[in-house]
Amino acid sequence: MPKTLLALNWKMNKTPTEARSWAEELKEKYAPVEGVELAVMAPALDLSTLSANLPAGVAFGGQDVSEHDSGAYTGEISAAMLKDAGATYVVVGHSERRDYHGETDAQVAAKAQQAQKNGLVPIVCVGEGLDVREKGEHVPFTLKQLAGSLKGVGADVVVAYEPVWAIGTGKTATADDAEEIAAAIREALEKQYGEKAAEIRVLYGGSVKPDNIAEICGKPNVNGALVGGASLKVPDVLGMNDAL
Ligand code: G2H
Repeated sequence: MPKTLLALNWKMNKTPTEARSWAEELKEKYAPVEGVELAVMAPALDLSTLSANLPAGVAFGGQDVSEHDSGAYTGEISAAMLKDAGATYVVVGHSERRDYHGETDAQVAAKAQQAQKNGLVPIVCVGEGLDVREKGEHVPFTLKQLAGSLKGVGADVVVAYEPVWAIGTGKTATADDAEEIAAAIREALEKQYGEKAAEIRVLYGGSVKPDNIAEICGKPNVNGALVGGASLKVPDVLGMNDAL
């Protein structure tokens, strides 16, 4: 059984000064929970601060990465840069990148490959919008997105299922909704990766908080959570960590 992953996604929040206060507060109060790994996905500018100030054993990573090695791509961050800054993970294909920046499944797969080539573990996000969910097409939609986003990607990967209608809205999928898709994702991973699929963490994301994380992550095919809003305050993070 892989460790449960509590992956925090700060999105575009926290200056380096704020990141430092957060990390110092965490260091003061954090107690590791057996079988649970904590990781913070932060803006690239915060990574050196996190590297210097996080408690031992807490990993960190980026929120996006370029699909290119290096060169004339103004504003982009390479996988080699993230790795050199000490990152373990990088989120790719978050719905906010897909929706606001037009990222395609093929680009997401290229980013995930680039991450792996540089020794990072990509957290590949998939999930349907409300219209798809209302039509009852969420399983085939998500599996198609997954297949495109994992094309050519190795087994050292994390998958995050995040229904877009539950992101930052306060609406959470039920634990059974999360398990329905996580089980379908697991089956697809088994087809693609064989035995190695058992080691791949499938996370749920979308309005996860201290009071719902245990039920969602208690489902057999859900191996953790990707948390946005509730990741910004240390007491909420400790509450989620302790609930797992
Ligand atoms: C989904 C999630 C973290 P929130 O995007 O990736 O955000 O927990 O705020 O819904």
